[in-house]
Amino acid sequence: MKLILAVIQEADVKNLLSKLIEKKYKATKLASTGGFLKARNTTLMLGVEENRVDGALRIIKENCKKRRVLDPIPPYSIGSHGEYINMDPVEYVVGGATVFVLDAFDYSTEIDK
Ligand code: 2BA
Repeated sequence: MKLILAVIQEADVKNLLSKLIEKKYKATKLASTGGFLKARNTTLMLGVEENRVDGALRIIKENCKKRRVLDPIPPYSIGSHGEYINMDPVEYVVGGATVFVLDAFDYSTEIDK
C-alpha cells in the first residue's frame, strides 16, 4: 500500500475530490498553509493499493492547474531616512500539485482482526 500526499490549491479541491471519489479512491482533506507564501492550500491524503497509484496520479495531474499568484505580503525595503518603501509584488507560479508517494501499511485492517 502507498500513501499519497498531494498539496493542491483550494480552487482545485472540489473538482479533484469528486473525480477521485468517482473512481473509488478514498481521500482525506486536510487544511494546510504554504510555508513560503503563507497562503492557504489543501493537502489530500490517499491510502492507495500499489496498482492504483498511477491512476490516482493521473487524476491529480489532470485536475490541478498551474496558476500565477502575487505574493499576498509584498516585500518592502527601508529607505535612507528610515521610511518604508513598498516594492512591486512578486509573481509566482503555483501548482499543479506537489505530490509525495510514501510506503504505507493500513493498520486499520489489522485492528478488526
Ligand atoms: P508555498 O510554500 O507557499 O509555495 C508557493 C509557491 O511559491 C511555490 O509553488 C513556488 O512557486 C514558490 N516558492 C516556494 N518556495 C520558494 C522559494 N524558496 N523560493 C522561490 N519560490 C518559492 P509550488 O512549488 O507549486 O508549491 C505549492 C505549495 O506546495 C507550497 O506552498 C507548499 O505548501 C507545498 N510544497 C511545495 N514543495 C514542497 C516540499 N518540498 N515539501 C513540502 N511542501 C511543499
